[in-house]
Amino acid sequence: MSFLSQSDPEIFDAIECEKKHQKESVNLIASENYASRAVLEAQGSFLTYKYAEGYPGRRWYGGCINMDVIENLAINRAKELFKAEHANVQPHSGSQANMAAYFTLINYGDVVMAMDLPHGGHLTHGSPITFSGRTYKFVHYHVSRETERIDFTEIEKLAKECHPKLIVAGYSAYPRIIDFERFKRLADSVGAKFMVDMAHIAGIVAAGLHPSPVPYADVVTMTTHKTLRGTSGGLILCKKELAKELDSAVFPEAQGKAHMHAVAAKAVTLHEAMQPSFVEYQKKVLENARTLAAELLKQGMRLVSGGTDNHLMLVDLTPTGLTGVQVEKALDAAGIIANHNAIPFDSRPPLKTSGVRFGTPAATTRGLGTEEMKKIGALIVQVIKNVDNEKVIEEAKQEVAQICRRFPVPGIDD
Ligand code: DSN
Repeated sequence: MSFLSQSDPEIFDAIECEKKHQKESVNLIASENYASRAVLEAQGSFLTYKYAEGYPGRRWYGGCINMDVIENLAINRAKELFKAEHANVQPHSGSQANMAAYFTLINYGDVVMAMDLPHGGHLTHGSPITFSGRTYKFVHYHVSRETERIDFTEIEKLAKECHPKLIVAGYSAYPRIIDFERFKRLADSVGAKFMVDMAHIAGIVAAGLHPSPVPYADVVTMTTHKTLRGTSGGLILCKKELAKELDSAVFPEAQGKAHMHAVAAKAVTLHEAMQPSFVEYQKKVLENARTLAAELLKQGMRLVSGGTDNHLMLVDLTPTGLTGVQVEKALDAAGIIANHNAIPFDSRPPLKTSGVRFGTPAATTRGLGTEEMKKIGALIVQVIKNVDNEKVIEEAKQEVAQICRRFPVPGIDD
């Protein structure tokens, strides 16, 4: 960072502060992770210079011979890893991947069914504050009030009533296994297409520890920076017959220039995810999540749906009378980074919420194991029970920092 410290000390200083912050805190944001040195090297490379609009072998710019090699490697690795017929590695983000998927599958104004945001859905699954809710007629389904798991009875009823052109599965805050095969049968029964946004669970699917949606869905979108543990970006898989439409939907319909540094970093990410060590990592992510959930339950917290099958969990703060934002802030002060999150049937607005979401992908990459998860779980509850007690929060912070010192943050040198 010697160049940056000279040329832009303000940004340099902010990065240094964040370095310290990351080193001294434990990251339990379910959608974040730490990429490897190799991924960071590709992401930070001069490949960012190159204009490579179009696709390998059919570009709008000269000089793309090496870009084609890189993009073909990324495409072929994605196809091999997920056993998919076609892959597009250019989406800049998950939102743009979803945009391109909708452009491929449906027309403006069509009816789409997806999970409601407070029940675990995503903004781009029909929220009126995004393009999705303004462009298509979303009908939202929910989890069951009793089990807090996907309510197929409601979904089947809604599908018969509203005749969707597309059904979307895959969520941002759903802690349970998703039955993609059942969704596909349902979509077929009402003549709808089926799309899966597996951004959160892509790494778990890649490791074979969650059923894959690829055999069932027409289009599967994902991000590469969550459980997949790579660079920040999007990726789409689809059946061969949709390949041409999907590629045009990404470029030029949804976005312009492919970010070739990111495409290279995605290729590296996918290569890493093909290694046996990646499966071991995902097993640990799940084990850590189960351990953290068990500790939170043991300490008297209520978890939405009673636990977790994947990398994340949602604490229902209703019995404590606290909001998600209050708890997020108190945890932040103690060096435990998580996010406030709506829970199903939440009585509070999105900027307050009654829930807080925890996930284990980043902490597991950093090397924390079940012993640390138990300790962190106990500290979380200590903080929740003492959100206004500065002394307790300071003590928790010291303990968190002590744990963190034993586990260097990948990509951050001292
Ligand atoms: N905002 C992401 C998350 O935190 O789940 C999803 O895109």
